[in-house]
Amino acid sequence: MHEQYDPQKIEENAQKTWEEHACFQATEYTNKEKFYCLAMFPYPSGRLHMGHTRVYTIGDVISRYQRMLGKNVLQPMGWDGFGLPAENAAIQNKIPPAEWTYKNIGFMRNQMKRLGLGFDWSREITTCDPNYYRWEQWFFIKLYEKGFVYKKNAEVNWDPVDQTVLANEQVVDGRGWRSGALVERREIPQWFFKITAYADELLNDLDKLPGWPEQIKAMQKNWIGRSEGVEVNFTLSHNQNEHLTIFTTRPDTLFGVTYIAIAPQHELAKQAANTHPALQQFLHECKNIKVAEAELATLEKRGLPTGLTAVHPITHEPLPIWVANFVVMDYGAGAVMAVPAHDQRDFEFAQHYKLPIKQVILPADQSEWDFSKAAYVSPGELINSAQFTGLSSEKAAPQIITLLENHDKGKAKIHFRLRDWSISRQRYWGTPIPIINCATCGTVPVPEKDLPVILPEQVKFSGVTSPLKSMPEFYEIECPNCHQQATRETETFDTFFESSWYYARFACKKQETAMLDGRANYWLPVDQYIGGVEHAVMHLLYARFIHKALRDEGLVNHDEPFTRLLTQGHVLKDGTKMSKSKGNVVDPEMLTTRYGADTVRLFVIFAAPPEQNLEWSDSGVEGAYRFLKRLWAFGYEHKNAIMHQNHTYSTDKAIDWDHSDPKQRDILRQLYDILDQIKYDYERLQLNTVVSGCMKLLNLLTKVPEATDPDNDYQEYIIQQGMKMLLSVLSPIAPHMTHQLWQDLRFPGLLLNACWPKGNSIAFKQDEISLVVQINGKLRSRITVAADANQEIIEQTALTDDKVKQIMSGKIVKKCILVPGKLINIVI
Ligand code: ANZ
Ligand code: ZN
Repeated sequence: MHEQYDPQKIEENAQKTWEEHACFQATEYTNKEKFYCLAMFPYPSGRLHMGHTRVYTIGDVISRYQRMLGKNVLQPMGWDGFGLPAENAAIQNKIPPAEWTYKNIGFMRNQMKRLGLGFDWSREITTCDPNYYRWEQWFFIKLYEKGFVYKKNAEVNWDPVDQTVLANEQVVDGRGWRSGALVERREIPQWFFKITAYADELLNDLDKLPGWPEQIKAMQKNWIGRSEGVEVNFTLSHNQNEHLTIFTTRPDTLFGVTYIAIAPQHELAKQAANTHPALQQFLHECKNIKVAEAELATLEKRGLPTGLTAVHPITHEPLPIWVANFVVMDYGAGAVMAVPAHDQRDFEFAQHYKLPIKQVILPADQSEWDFSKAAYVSPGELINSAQFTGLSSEKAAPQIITLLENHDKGKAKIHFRLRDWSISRQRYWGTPIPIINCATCGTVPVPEKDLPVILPEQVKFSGVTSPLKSMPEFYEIECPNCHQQATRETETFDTFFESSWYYARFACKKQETAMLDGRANYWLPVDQYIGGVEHAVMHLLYARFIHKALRDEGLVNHDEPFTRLLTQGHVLKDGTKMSKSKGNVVDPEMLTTRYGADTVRLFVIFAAPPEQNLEWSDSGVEGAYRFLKRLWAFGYEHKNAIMHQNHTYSTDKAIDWDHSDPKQRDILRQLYDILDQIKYDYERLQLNTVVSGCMKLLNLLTKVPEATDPDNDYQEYIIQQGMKMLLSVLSPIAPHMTHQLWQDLRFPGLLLNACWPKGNSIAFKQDEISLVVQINGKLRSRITVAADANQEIIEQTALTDDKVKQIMSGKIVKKCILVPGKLINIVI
């Protein structure tokens, strides 16, 4: 190799060596502990962007680090091949989605290889490959047979001009992205997974995941949204035999109900509208506005009275029933008992329509509440509530529930915000739903022997509609039951289905006769999962659900798929997220060509802790490059000395420390301290400070002095040891140049197979440290304690110090504040 740092040549060579030795091909059942590291696989959009570069580098660094620790590492990669962009590209450029997708995959795979990412490519998965999705179809049928799949009508976005269903992202400001037509809401039959059957488990098992960020668990909890409350039946005034059910989480406010509000889609609203044209008009207007639950709070509250009334279950007062746009049909009972004094939405509605506001909860401090501005929504003490007056909200709630239950007017109930997972997509580029619709037999699953239902890849797009709908050769099929002419489903699965089990499939390399096999239980759960926070809810929840369904099918034997989760931050430029639409992208490919992959990797790792946003900086890239050049130059400068040491001592040198130079000894000790810190930072995934640690190591190595006593000079030895250490710990981040330098300096074997450097042996431990003692923040003395002394011992030593005793002169210690390794402050 050259003395000049030539990243292109070095990287090409290193990658060739790894490939020749099949270094990253994982095998099962070794005597090593397994470590499965997975970064979320990408959608093959065409080119890697900086975000990809960052997340896959983080994953690779973790994988290589774990390998150094002696683990049996699996780090696979694949492609989330189905999805809408391929269809859009097909419509625009007239290329079939399959062709476009496979071309992109080829390109991106090469880009990944150039970055030196250590994937086991022998396990590559492409989800649009029939060998993959056939097992998805198979599993769907298993769930269907178990009753975990059902079909019901659900709303979709309908483009009246293009006569097609649109995905949410194809609706721009309420209009079809191509036609510009106002999008309508339509109900069509769709398939659902009963994810709600797992709601409790999905919620409770979050507690089994200490390795997940709290924030992500909170988001999942919110999404699952467990609410404990009560369903109350209000008899209808005009027909004592009928009642209206509502759901409330605040039974303590029962006496404050002044009206009932129902969703526009509620059956009662439809009935009332039959004789009420204005209401009919209002229901129609509501129909085309889909309200996301998050928008409910800020929505302009609108409604109309139905003219009907309901009877309060306890006081028997009549209560007007309103239709209100802030009530959603598919939550709770689609109806609420409105308590405007204590619920903000009810309050705003009541103010707008001049409905009465009746206070039944007093703030705990008994203060007056000003009801001209807002509702009082916290619990408190009941007033105006018959026999419950004077009780606290907490005490009253269960008593009121009991009263309702005793009168057969209600019962305690738990509701989840989580909805069943709608898995039908009216799109072409996805896994065909393996169902046959027969006029006689109804829905018939495709028999196992006929799987996969292959998606035809040679298709022509004429407009936005799925080409499958105009391919009788695809959908015309004989019913497997009665052998009459029937039709296939032409819809496809939500692509979240594919990404819900790919991590398990990676474990079962080349398995063609089953979905998964025993190897899944060897590799799973994934030890470290890495991906964007934008997947905090849907993807992770769906994957957890499918994992539990796989478990219940006997295919895996753990409860949770991902033990530890890291959500990496975004890559920003000038403060905003890098994105094509903002025109602020930096192409990683261009950087790799210019500086080499090691520089790119070093930069993205060094620039920010993994879970934080990374601000792009050209000078940061330059800095990373300079560091690598410096290290390279240093290695060559000391090449002969290091090689000499390598040659002389195959094992660690036994050194006569008693006669060694204290300055040299101190440097060696510092090297080992930094090594400890680096290990600690790797463990807690604070990878940016691993890089700072490496920079400190190099700086120290440039400062190793000659010993005063030439007979006891260990300068060369320290440089050799330090270099070995530095190349090892830096290798997960900059694997190519460290690989080459390791080889050029004649360290033994492949660096990739080297072990983590041995730690601080006793000889270099600093056994005593000196601490500053402060009293009330003022420096008063210094003490010497054992390096591993705990706070108690340090306090005792400080308090028995002569100078300290003098100043204290019997005063009482309020507390002691310890800054480890630095000082102890006695507060009196
Ligand atoms: C009376 C009441 C009084 C309420 C009060 C709140 C405060 P979570 O916690 O999210 O489950 N609600 C019930 N079903 C609804 C629907 N389909 N659309 C809109 N709102 C609905 O919220 C439960 C509360 O949300 C319920 O408790 C109900 O209002 C409302 F001082 O009932 B409450
Ligand atoms: Zn049939």
